[in-house]
Amino acid sequence: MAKVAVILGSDSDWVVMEPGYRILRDFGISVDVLVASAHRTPQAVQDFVVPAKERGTEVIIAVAGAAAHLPGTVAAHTILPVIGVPVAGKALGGMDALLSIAQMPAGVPVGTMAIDGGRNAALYAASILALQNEDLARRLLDFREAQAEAVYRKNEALRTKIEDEEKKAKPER
Ligand code: RP5
Repeated sequence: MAKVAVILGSDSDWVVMEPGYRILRDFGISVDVLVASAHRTPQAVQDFVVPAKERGTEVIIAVAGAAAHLPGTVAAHTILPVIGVPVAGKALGGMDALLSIAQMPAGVPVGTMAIDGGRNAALYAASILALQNEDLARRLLDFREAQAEAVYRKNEALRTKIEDEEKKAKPER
């Protein structure tokens, strides 16, 4: 069964999580995706989450906007690590979801990502799985290295561009 479960409060949340889903799949991690809402389909959330650990799921990512109770509800039904991703809504820009997810009462934790932080949710889930998987840990280190290389290249490109523009503006005599 899938190691990571992604639960979306609505199919409209997929745009936030799809890049993270791609990251997980690129790491070779199996992922289950489900649309189930804490408010609109509470029974479906419970039915999916309660047996998740027995099915072999190790981490759950819950993505929701507005009055985002989904990650907290998921965490209430399992001792698996739950990662919450607040989605930027139209009215309050995601602050409503961020605070709903972050301000969990003591005893039922949710690891809260940034607003629209689907990519980091995936990387955080991969880090948790990598504790027991050396191959995955190596892939995560390679990912970080490739990311750093990309920044070094951008640094060089920008510095060269600035130098070239300055040379054009003030030709040396
Ligand atoms: C939340 O309400 C969902 O997680 C979504 O972010 C938001 C809007 O849902 P839709 O009206 O697009 O289905 O429960």
